[in-house]
Amino acid sequence: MKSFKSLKIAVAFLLSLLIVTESFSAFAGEGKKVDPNYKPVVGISASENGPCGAPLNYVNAVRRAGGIPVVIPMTTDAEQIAAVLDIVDVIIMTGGEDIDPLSGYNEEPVPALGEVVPYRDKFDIMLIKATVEKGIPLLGICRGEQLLNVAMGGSLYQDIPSQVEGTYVKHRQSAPSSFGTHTVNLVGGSLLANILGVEQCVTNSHHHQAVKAVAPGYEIIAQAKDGVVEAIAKKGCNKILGVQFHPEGLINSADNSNFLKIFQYFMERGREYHASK
Ligand SMILES: [Mn+2]
Repeated sequence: MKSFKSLKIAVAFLLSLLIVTESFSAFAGEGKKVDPNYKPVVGISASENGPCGAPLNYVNAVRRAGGIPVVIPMTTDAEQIAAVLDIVDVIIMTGGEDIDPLSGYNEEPVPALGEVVPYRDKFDIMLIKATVEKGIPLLGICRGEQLLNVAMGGSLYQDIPSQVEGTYVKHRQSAPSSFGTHTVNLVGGSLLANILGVEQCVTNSHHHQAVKAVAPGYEIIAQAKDGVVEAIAKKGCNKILGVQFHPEGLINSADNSNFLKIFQYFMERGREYHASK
């Protein structure tokens, strides 16, 4: 009798444990469970620099946040892009050259426009459009943020110093990218403010182009003190974000470890996306 009672207690204990575990585990919709130990596969767009590579900072940031980085070679073959997107759980669009204004948003180039790589523009825009269409979480960094805006129908300042009225902030810092150099104000309650847990931060800045007209369906969620756009996000969406600064550079300084949260956040969205496949 005594052993029967203790058996009942044991069963009740196990059941309650099960209920507690269930209530704490996340779901990816339609009752599919998210595995908190799964390492999301993160596609990183390649740049023109070097033999089909991406700067190591992006690769390391993904690893530190718990993901598996894979670099995606440039291509304008839609079939190849689709096949890659079948494998990955997150896409990161990397920084780089200026964006061709004529093909990007139908503007003539101004004299201060820098180097453009039309082939890379084409690849990046195809990759962004296909990623958004498929519902894969997307983080655009610097040029990646600008191209997200262009791909979705927005425009850019080709050159901040000569085109942005009243600009007084140095957006092309001389300090290494692990140092933050200018203030960024975040819109309270926005995706980025929620991720970082702050409404103001100091970021690095390695750009002379910036978002001008934000794409339809997207919103500006961060600005420098001179009004230059520092982050955009898709409205009502928790997994499409563009940042003008370089979190993958900032996290190389212990002082800026808070920015790792951006990558960790995208690993969470990647786990959800994977579970929903
Ligand atoms: Mn800046």
